[in-house]
Amino acid sequence: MTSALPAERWVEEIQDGAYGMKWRVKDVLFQGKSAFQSVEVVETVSHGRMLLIDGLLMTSERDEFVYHEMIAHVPLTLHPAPRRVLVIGGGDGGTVREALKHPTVETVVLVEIDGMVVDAARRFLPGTASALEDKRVEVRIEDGVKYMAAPGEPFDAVLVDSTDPFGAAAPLFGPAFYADVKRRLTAEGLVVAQAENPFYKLDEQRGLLRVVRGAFGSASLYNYHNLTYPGGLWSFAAASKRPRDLSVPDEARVAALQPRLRYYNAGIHRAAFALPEFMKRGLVAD
Ligand code: SPD
Repeated sequence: MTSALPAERWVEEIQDGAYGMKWRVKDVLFQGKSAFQSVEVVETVSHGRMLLIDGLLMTSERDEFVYHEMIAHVPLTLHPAPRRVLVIGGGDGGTVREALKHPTVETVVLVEIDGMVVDAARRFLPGTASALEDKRVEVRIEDGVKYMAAPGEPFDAVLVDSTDPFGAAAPLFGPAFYADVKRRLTAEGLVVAQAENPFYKLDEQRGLLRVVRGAFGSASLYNYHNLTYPGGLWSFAAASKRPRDLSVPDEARVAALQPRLRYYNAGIHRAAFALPEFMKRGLVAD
């Protein structure tokens, strides 16, 4: 098959020096190096625009809705009336966009350590970043770990939309951070965090669950399908300040959101908490 494209350029994500994925690039829109990491936005042939941080894919226009709907709507349909939401990381704005779909939400605070991510998203990823201009949103460029450790008004939900667990993001997977998250939640509050994937990173998932359980007493993983992250099956970790069944959403609230969503629904919510056997066994091993 011939191609009309002049020269082939590809962007690739290599994991553990052993496997990877690549996408054909039409155009490089942004390349920068901040104090924390490298930041790139490329236009691809098949997946729209993509944001990469340190060479790892963070979001693609083609499937970002799955990740962003699942990080936001699972906790926000469990909380009876979320008013104040905190997003840690998530500088592309996709998680904020989904939180704003809840009519009770009055304030979303986004705490992103790297201003370059927010600037690049505002310029090149309007589908997610335009949510940051909503008057209910406060964008703070600062370290999420320090923000959580400080005193402040509590939140109904904390959504940890982090990069992978190394570099600037590493402390977001640790016990001190989760003790602070619990302290900054209201009595009905919930936390959800990006929790990597079971096929390649089950040990890391087990470690994060142990940390979140240490702070909250109990915690669960729930799964979602991802087209562009390695392994295809990915997870979030969830915990609640008060004991509750995380797998049962408020059906009426879910139904009211439905016309504006593309992935999340009540059946997906319930099923996401049903873990495959290899996960169940691997997550208790120690
Ligand atoms: N390997 C990718 C891990 C997920 C990182 N977060 C994605 C940011 C989307 N808002």
